[in-house]
Amino acid sequence: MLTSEIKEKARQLGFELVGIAAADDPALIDAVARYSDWVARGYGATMDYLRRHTELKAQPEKLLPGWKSVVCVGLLYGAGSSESQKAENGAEVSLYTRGADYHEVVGTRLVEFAEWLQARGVTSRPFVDSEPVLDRFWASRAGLGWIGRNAMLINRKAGSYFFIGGLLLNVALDADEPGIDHCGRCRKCIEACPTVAITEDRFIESGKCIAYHTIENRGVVPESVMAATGSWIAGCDICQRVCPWNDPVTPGPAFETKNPAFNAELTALARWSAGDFKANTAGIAMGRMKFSGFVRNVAIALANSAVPAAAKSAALDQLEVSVSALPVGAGREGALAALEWAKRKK
Ligand code: B12
Repeated sequence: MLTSEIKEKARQLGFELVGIAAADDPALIDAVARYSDWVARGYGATMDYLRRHTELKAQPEKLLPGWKSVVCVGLLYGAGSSESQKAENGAEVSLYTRGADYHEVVGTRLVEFAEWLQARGVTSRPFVDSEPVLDRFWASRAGLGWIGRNAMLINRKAGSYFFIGGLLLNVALDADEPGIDHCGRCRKCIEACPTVAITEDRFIESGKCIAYHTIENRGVVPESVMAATGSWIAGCDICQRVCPWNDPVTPGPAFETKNPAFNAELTALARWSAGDFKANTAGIAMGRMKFSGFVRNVAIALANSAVPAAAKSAALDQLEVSVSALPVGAGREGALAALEWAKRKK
């Protein structure tokens, strides 16, 4: 009874996907070994918090003593297509950065979920991203999908443009069947990744991933990555775009494009002041890269673009003005290095 009520509540809260896994899942041991391997290979790049999380990810018990099950939810965000919104000589912007910050959207709904559970005598601990929980592993065990060759959790009906969140619970529920691999022999994502960031064993090497460099890396981007980044300025959807399970993209109402300003040409984006950046990213995930990251990424995209030489030069000069006003730190260093590289390349 409680199982079906909980699933119904998840749907009421707007989560299109919901599933349940049991706490005593023996597959956790392998998943933790995989995670430790990923960290040991240095695939987390500068994201040190991921290394620190290893121990807790192996022991959800420490996050919620006496936990017995986990409810995993998925929220679709694939509204619109960044491809069709891109102007000629414009920027590519990943779908997830265009909408509201998912930590907020998913997190707020999970808190409401936890309160609803509490009122029914169930103690829970919500997680979305920042908590030390193996989100994708648990979601695959709860039947939300399978870990694809591009490392994304893919659902047969919804594709992979969905966020994952969940709650650890102190009650036992009826568990769902784990997801089954449907990638078959398809290697489209591996072949399409311009920086060769996807390994044969379904890991992402963050130090090569465009999504990592445009958003998470606050400093200098390696030249080999800059040269292969094309016009992506915020995240990257290439390995999802080529995935047959995302064709067509399943729309998610909660994450409609918030601001069409990013559809402008790169030369126009280069003229943005710090104030313009702030105004245009208010409340949306894109703000995470900060103005210094934006300036750096626009410089890289400009260098890679087919913008005519004179206009490109003027835009890079404009970016130089913005960089000179940046405070000293990793952000400024990264933007400066990108600008110097762009000037050499043009
Ligand atoms: C760090 C991080 C990144 C890093 C590293 C990505 C990576 N693939 O490892 C960077 C910055 C590159 C990144 C990029 C993106 N990210 Co990110 N990221 C995370 C974060 C915070 C941690 C991921 C992590 O721990 N990676 C280490 C690997 C080893 O762990 P894992 O991905 O959980 O994989 C496990 C399974 O593969 C498992 N496993 C278990 N059994 C089995 C069995 C088999 C057969 C296999 C193969 C694997 C397997 O083994 C691993 C360890 O348990 C998660 C949120 C979270 N807390 O989990 C979001 C998360 C993975 N990101 C997300 C998104 C949306 C993205 C981007 C699409 C954003 C964008 N458009 O730019 C890209 C996609 C890149 C990609 N192809 O994965 C979503 C993914 C949703 C989904 N449907 O899968 C998440 C879950 C955030 C969320 N709450 O929704 N991200």
